[in-house]
Amino acid sequence: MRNILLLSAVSAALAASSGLAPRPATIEATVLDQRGSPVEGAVVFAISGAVESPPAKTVEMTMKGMEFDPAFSSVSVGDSVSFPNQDSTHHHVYSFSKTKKFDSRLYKDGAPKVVEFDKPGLVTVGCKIHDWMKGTILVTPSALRAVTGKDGKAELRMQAGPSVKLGVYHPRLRGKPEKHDQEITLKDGKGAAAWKLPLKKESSGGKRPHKVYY
Ligand SMILES: [Cu+2]
Repeated sequence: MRNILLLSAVSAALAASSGLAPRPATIEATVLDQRGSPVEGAVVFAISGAVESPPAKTVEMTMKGMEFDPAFSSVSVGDSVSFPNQDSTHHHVYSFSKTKKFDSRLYKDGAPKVVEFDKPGLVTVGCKIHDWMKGTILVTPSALRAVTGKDGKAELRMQAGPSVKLGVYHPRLRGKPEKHDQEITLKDGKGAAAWKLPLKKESSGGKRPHKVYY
């Protein structure tokens, strides 16, 4: 009787939290483009159902050669991005994005602008002086993310409940990323997710390709 009571107390506590205790899980993700070719450099990330809270970190998006370098970066909620200026001219970095609005002073040397991201979503950054400078920051709900390789595949390992909601993003993705969110049911700690994403064409012409970091 005592054991049964204890068990029901434990299951009630678990039901109250996540439904089932988190356990090690692996999700194999495959990202293809609209023609069915593997997509390299897509970020697959957990939105809910998984557990992880590593310490917050700061990454750099340098202004260099009159560009943001890298032009794309992914961070987690709680992380910060610093914008050092390595050019010999002044820059004025800003964002009008709903996820995070900010505005730096005009600066060249000295302490760079540092912005902490407190909400998940996409942030487009620009420079008020140089219109062509454009950067994108993907803020994911946690650090549980992986980037697809040449074969379009990525593996996510985590502590997770019975199902995990996943999101996907690529710097050339057309339309709203939320449209591609998927709920993945795990079986024996394993799950699979697959996407066919509508991508914009790679920019061609004289511009050098932007570096991307994850
Ligand atoms: Cu500038």
